Amino acid sequence: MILDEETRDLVQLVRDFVDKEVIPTVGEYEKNDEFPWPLLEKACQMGLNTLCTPVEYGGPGLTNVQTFAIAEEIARGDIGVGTTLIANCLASYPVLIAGTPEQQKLWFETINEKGFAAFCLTEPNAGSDAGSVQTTAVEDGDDFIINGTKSFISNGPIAGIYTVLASTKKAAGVMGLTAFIVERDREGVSIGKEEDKMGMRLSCTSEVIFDNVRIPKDHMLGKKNRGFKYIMETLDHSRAGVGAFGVGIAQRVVEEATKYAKQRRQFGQPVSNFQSVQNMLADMEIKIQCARQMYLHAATLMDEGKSFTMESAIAKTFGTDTGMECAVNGVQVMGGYGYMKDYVMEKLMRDAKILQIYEGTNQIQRGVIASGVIKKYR
Ligand code: COS
Repeated sequence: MILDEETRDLVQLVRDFVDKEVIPTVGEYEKNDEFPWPLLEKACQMGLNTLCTPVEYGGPGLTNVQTFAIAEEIARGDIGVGTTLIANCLASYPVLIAGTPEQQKLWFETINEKGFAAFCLTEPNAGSDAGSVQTTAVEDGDDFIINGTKSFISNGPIAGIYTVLASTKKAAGVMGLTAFIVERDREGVSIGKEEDKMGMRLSCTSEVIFDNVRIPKDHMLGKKNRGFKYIMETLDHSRAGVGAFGVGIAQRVVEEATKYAKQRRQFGQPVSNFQSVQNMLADMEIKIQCARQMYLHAATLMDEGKSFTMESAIAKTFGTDTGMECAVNGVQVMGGYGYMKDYVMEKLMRDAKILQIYEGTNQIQRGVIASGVIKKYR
């Protein structure tokens, strides 16, 4: 698919921002181990933290194609910044899928006020096996009381509001899980261990602890014990966006690797003249173009109201495998310099890895794709 003119203009706006504000500054933030607040403030002023907010709460009313094309551009700049901004979409999908108008008002007005939200699914013993959530929500009069620890939560420390999956009927397994909205300033909510990550350094990741947190029953999303379905539908949505992140990294890699190969001279000529280098650049471009079409295809299905579970998993898997493969080969094109912190390539390689892991490992995605294949070909 070719993007329409309106989408191309939007993407260009974000690309200009990324080229002027993100690419020149992120290296320094990362070197100083500093959270990029000034940069995020500018991004928020542009509305990049409210891409999935409905128009009635001040959002831009984008299609999924537009949102994901923008996500690719931000990831081309830095996936830490991208994850911080787009984690708001991940956290918001359960509210968009199952929230009442009142819940949506509370949710999106809080994001407008506080800037960030977070999606609290993962726990120490509920990673790939998302249904093994141990956090509990117990009814007490007009309230629920939540207890448990969520781990690896993107935006955990900076979010003003969380979507949380908790068990409301232990014996029923995945069919006993319920989704909730919990504000950060409720008594008993605290931040635990902050993670020190290999890459994606400009996104903050932490535990979020719920210790006897009392929330009113009107904070329950959708139906009791149906939360797992809403969370799976959420991940179906967001995974194509992670595919777009993989494409964004791969795009940056091919740009940097080509620039380097054209100026690096060996044997009396630029290394871009050598076929072995050309083959690596060509393979990058082939996969980037394919991966881009995959996430745009999944996004088009979403926009047309068709089913997209398998296509989103395909876009996530191929897009993020492409990001990783391109980054590894980008380092190879640059040889010893690619391995040094003086160049961005080593950071791109560290950053790319997380995309094959978060929002469902690529092994889990292949399971989702295989289920789709088995249903499709009877
Ligand atoms: N959309 C709607 N419903 C879904 C669904 C989807 N994509 N996937 C599963 N469900 C439903 C099933 O239909 C089933 O309900 P019924 O019995 O009424 O049909 C229920 O959920 C349980 O499904 P299933 O048995 O397939 O669940 P599993 O426990 O086997 O888990 C996987 C399925 C592995 C796909 C799931 O746990 C998963 O996605 N894991 C990865 C988690 C993840 O992405 N973590 C990252 C955290 S966010 S950074």
